Amino acid sequence: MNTEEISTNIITLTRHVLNDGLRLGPAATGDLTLLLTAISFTSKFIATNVRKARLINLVGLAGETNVQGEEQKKLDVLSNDIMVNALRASGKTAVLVSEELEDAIIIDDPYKGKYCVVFDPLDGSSNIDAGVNIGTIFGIYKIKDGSTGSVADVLRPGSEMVAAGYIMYGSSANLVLSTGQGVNGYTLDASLGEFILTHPNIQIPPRGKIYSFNEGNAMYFYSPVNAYLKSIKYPTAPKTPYSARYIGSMVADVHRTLLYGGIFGYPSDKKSKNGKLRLLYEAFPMAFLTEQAGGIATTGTSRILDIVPSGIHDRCPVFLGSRDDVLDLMKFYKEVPAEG
Ligand code: P6P
Repeated sequence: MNTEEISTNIITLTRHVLNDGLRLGPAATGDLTLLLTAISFTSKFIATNVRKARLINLVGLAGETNVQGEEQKKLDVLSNDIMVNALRASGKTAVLVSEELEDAIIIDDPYKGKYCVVFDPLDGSSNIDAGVNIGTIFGIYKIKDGSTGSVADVLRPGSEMVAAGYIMYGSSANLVLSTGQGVNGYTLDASLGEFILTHPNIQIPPRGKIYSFNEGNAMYFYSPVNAYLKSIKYPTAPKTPYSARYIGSMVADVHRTLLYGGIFGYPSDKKSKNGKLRLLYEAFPMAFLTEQAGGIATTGTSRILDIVPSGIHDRCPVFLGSRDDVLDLMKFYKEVPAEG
């Protein structure tokens, strides 16, 4: 590669977020930038260990079970611990909620800061042994005025988040982030140790041709969902059927949906009355990103970001993706009586 082809105007995550912060004016203290830097550090650690997992025997069970009653994988435990330690050490957090921990962590002085981070340290972990893309999902609230940090600071609608994102661990590590000013994607350049801006201003197409549901649950789906799926699998001419793509790792399925369009769904059904996905650290961050990218995120009948959580491990039904595709789905919830 000759010298003129080498970019010398590389936009790193830190530079890009600082610029975003500068656009916020004097209100930006740089604390959010430092918090995001801590999160990006943990993702580099996790990415390294996911990549090495097979080599250093991290794959397989850790012998423990988490609050969800699921068998914990060694990488789950490692990812949770590195995030808790780095977020506490950043001095910018007051409350931490992890999918892997039953209770919220309240940060004590002198490490207490003004942000609350809710996260799933390694989502899709059941796919670890198969080498499928997995990821870290996070959402960030600023503590309420007058609060010193309590669970009440995170039992708030997702619309009150100030930032949300995920890191997908695959052939490379991709960080997708919004601070409320659109959605940007960054790719880890391992040789530099920096996330580089590679997908500026991600905009989800208004309509796609892909649907992403676990149809193995179809016998439990309520009528509106089955009616919608039938409409895109057996369309009336001249429309053609949608393609099915389902990885079973939310970060990977949502990442594809943001870039290619279409609809991702994990509905509530006769087996899971509130669905499977967690509201605080799966649905809220992905809904925040989807809306910031111009899409829609709904339970089928209401906006996900308007939900007020009653507990830190609440579940909720999730449909998100291209505006026109999700609006089509919502029509069936209005027109088809749902049993149960
Ligand atoms: P199912 C992974 O365990 C996860 O929490 C999400 O990443 C994913 O979207 C969903 O569960 C997959 O669930 O029931 O289709 O295996």
